[in-house]
Amino acid sequence: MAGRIAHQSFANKVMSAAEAAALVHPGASIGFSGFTGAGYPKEFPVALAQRITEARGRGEDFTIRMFTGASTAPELDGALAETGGVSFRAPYQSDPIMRAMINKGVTEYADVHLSHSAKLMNMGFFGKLDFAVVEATAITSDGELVPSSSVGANRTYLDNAEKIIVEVNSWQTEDLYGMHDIYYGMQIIPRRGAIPINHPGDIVGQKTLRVDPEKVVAVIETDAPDRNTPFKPLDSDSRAIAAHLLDFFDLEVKAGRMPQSLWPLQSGVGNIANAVLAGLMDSHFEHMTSYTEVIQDGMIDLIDAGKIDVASATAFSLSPDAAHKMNETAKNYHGKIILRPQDVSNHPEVIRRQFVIACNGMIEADIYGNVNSTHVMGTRMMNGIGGSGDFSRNAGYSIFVSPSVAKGGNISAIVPMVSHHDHTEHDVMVIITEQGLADLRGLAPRKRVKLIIENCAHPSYREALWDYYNEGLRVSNGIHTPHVLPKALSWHQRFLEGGSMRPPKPKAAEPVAEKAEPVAEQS
Ligand code: 0RQ
Repeated sequence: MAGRIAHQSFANKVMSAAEAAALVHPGASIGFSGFTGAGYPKEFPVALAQRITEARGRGEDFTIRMFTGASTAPELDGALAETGGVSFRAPYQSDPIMRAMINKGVTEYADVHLSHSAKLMNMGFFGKLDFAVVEATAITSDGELVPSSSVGANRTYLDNAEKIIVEVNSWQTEDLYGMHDIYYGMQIIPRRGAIPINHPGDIVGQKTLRVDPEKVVAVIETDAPDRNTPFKPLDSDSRAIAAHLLDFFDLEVKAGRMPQSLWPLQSGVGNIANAVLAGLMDSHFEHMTSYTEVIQDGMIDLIDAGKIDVASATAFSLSPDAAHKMNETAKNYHGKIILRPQDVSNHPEVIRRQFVIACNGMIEADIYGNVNSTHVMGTRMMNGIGGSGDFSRNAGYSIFVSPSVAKGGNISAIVPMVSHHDHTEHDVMVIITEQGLADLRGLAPRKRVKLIIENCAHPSYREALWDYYNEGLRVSNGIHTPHVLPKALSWHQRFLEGGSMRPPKPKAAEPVAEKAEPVAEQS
């Protein structure tokens, strides 16, 4: 470890995670590093969770407010949520225990666009930040932090916090040095100029994060690994979705709207996104680039195969095997992978300038192309909007993907009206399910209906969707966007009451009582 802390004032502050956790007061606001299961502090949150549990066990009211880059891992979100002592959480999360606490009303959750969290923090809307707790690969001799496998909101939290705790993690390879691009030109006042990124490979900042050594109150040493969950094997639905997307790219190239190398790709988290990347592996597209949030396994494979020249993101989101491999070979990816702060990786201006192809998962879409990415049955928080709004609103192509049904066919991903709006019809250009693709560009609402129902809905729900639309046409007399308002959310209600969105089977006609056979009179 000796070489990893090359600045004396940091070396003087080395202590155990329990000692560092003891510095935190009840009610503290803490900004943690971490974006997906990458680059989050591993020792401190577990020690703090223990402290909170003990205090709460004694009847003390010990809660904290927590901020991160995005979702993290069980040692951070899971451990702290389990204490019941997280009173506030922002932004994106995907931990099952944290999700349960949010949906029980124990934890307030502000689900903001990932490109907005820095601005909201800098302008004071999240209140005073007491601590930044940030993982680093190393501390340089001039007292700056070499980031680890994610950058996320670290710059923002380090700049805003009153006190700083650094976890130096020797599991992270020192070869990550040189892979980060930390841009310090985001001041709002007076008038900020353009962020000078015109291509995913452009370098506009410095390799390290600035820290005021006076603010550092603890340094913790660890060698614990990042913990991402392995991807599920590709299934037939995700393969079919990827195939539709690749056919679409072919058509766009033929139509002269995309170059053969495509536009820079953004792909969301999850299994379908990974399947799309796997599909690109077998495609004939070459010299692709990526301007995205997270580097998944599929992206590394594309770089290794020479299909992607350069990928810009804010974090790795690798399976355990791929993370291990990255630790061995990180040097090979210098210049090919660039990790930036999330207010740059997700910046609307840069996304719009590069004509990014944004491809994100959804929970449901309606017959007009509005998309819900966050709320199950309109009320229950799933994960959060993450970067999907940053990208889809500003992309050259905004594409949403999902299997056409969920929960064994009891939920249709295409519904009469979405139960929560994250991406309005104005931000949704293409919808893809395993059934097919609906290209909604340039179409008025009523023209979109046929494409969405016929190309994307599961066959078992198509007739019911047509019935709804046709009734809407009748009751509205041909209005701009027909709906039957009392029935618009009836599919969700039916699921909540009976466990399925499937329309009730029409009642069979009352069987006509069979005429009794005349009984032969006994003689
Ligand atoms: O539940 O795990 O219990 O089986 O949702 O669904 O089909 O595996 O798809 O992993 O891509 O997730 C929208 C949640 C999709 C994700 C969402 C249930 C389904 C399953 C997962 P189980 P799939 P995915 C940049 C981009 C917002 C953030 C974003 C997401 C589980 O894509 O969080 O885009 N997006 N970030 O059964 C009830 C429905 C359902 C449903 C699916 N209609 N009703 N449950 N499910 N549809 C990345 C970052 O920001 C970091």
